[in-house]
Amino acid sequence: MDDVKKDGAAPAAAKSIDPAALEMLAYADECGIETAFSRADAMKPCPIGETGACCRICSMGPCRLVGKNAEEKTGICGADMSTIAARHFARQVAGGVAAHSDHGRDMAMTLRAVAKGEAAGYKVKDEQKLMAVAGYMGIATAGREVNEIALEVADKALEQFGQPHGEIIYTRRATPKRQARWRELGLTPRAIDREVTEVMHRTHEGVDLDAENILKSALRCSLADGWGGAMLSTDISDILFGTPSPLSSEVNLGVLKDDQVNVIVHGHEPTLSAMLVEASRDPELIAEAQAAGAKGINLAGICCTANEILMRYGIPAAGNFLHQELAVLTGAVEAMVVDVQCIMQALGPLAQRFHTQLITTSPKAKIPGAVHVEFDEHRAPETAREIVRMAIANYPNRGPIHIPDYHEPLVAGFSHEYLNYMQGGFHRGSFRPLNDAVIAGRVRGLAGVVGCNNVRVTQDEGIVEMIKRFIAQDVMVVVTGCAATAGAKAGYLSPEILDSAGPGLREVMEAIGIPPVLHLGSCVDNSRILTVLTQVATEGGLGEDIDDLPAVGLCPEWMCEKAIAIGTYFAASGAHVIFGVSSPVKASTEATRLMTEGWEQLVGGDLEFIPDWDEMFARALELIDAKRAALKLPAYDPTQFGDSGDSPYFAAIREYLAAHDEVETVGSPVYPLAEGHSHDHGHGHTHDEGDA
Ligand code: BF8
Ligand code: SF4
Repeated sequence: MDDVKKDGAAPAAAKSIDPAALEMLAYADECGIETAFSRADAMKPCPIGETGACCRICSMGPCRLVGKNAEEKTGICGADMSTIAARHFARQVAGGVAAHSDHGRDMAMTLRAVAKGEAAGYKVKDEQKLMAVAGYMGIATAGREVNEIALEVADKALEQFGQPHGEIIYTRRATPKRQARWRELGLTPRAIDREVTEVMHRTHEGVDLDAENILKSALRCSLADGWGGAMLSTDISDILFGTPSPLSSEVNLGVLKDDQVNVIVHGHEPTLSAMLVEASRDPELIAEAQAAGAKGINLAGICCTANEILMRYGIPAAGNFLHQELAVLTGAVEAMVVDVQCIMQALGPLAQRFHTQLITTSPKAKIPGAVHVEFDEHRAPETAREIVRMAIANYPNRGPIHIPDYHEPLVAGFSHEYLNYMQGGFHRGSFRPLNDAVIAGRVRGLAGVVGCNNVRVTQDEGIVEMIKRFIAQDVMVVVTGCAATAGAKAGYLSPEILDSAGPGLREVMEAIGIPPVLHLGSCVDNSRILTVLTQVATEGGLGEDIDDLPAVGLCPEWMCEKAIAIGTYFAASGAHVIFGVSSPVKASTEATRLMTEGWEQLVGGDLEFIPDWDEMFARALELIDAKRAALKLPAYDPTQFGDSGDSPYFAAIREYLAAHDEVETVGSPVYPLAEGHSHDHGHGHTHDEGDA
């Protein structure tokens, strides 16, 4: 099966497995409106660039190495295929690291403004997390004011970007073995901006011309994301907005309301969206919406902003990356508010065909056709209210609407801290039950299914196939980013899904009280997976480091440079990683070898590209089982474990969902023990959970 659609128009059913998307694509055809899906039919990917065989680093080129014996050819300067492919790949890594890390920097700037009392509307919401982060950073906490600690944490975070000496501080959170390995190989990142700059320098014309050395610099650069920018971003978001704990909500375009002012937040940073949550719940603004003829204000998210406000406030997600245009097509979106990353320029002209007001908010990201309302953390509540008022004023301008009636219930918001807590309570939190289950073979292994949608493959298909097959084979799954949204749309984040899990996995999940597919957050929250894997590795019984674990990372529908950065930092941290779609270094046998065998020898992890779902899954299981064998664990045998009854956890969720209609379940905590955790379900919990 070749899932990569390259040959002209694909049949409608091949465009998505999501019925809401198919309905909207048919509607787009009816209206004569183009989308990324139809543009992809009209434009094939460039076959030279797609495989890494094109170099456009200097103006003696662009040089493309094609035809017979392409790998024996060189560019004008003599650069061979491995150099050209590796150089392009490394630049993709640098681009991804820059994006995540710049987001992390903005979070640190916000924390700094909060600590100095200059950011009205924000506060340190999770003091426990602040103390834990101060601990990681070696910052004293005893007897100090919260804001004093917060200021030092923010400054320490900002130092990570440009410090002239030393190593990125969070690399100390890796296992001792991993830290030693990085140091020995010269892979410990020094400062975030420096690693990005150095990759850009090395890949400039005529500098680093050895593919192995170029790819090594890509590994180090990626670590400045996973254990630097992204991890800082996750931590500071938790400090400012609360560490997530599970809550229920809904997903898909059906969360839009035909009789309310719909505001969509799309992009990545939680800073403005958190303020929009407050504004959308403001009685004064709700009254204004009602005066304009609407029943209320309905906020929903797209892409990673959706994940950020879903897992902290229970705000429903309207969809993932390929849903952004489809949401506007409903005609029911009064305002689409965007910040940074994964925002299609097509939204500009598309919004102009509807009443939808496209609002850009970041000084870094403007779009022709949008109104720009600049976000500034020093006056965030006013900006949020201004935006909501623009949406309300736009409500009477609605034309015909078409909202597909698909919305799935989901449970989201698992943090590393919460998982610890679930496995032993506040005082004895650990990963012991999970490790024991993996050792016994009840849980065969762990898989992270993460990343984007990509219009070159059927939307959500690879992601959902992997999730479905993994849990049936007793592999526990964690999801983030657009993959989490894909899984949710297909029903895999609903409590009911326990019935699809294999017997061993089911038994363990019931005992621990967590579902088989855990939503860990946005793409920067892949750093949470690094933390989880590190703890599993240090808990005992499964080796000493991430490369000992029966675990794999998959990114079936990768699309952007951020995904490449993530895959690379997981590999550099010791994980086997498999991407779908196509390989950006396919044209070079040597670059491909270096990133598989080469990296496995070097760092214990690797990065493979397998476009076929069956092959991808088979390879993932093979990798998991090989690690089990290396650890001398019993071979996986599903017949050993019987079905068990419902746990009180799932019984409670079912009862809860049955007793409430969909509107009221949004934002509700799903488990009584979540009481006392740190985040805002909209009804004022206090925080008293210990950090691990
Ligand atoms: O950072 S998964 S399409 S939204 S890049 Fe973008 Fe990919 Fe979605 Fe979030 Ni992540
Ligand atoms: Fe061609 Fe070399 Fe210039 Fe690349 S750097 S475009 S391979 S001449």
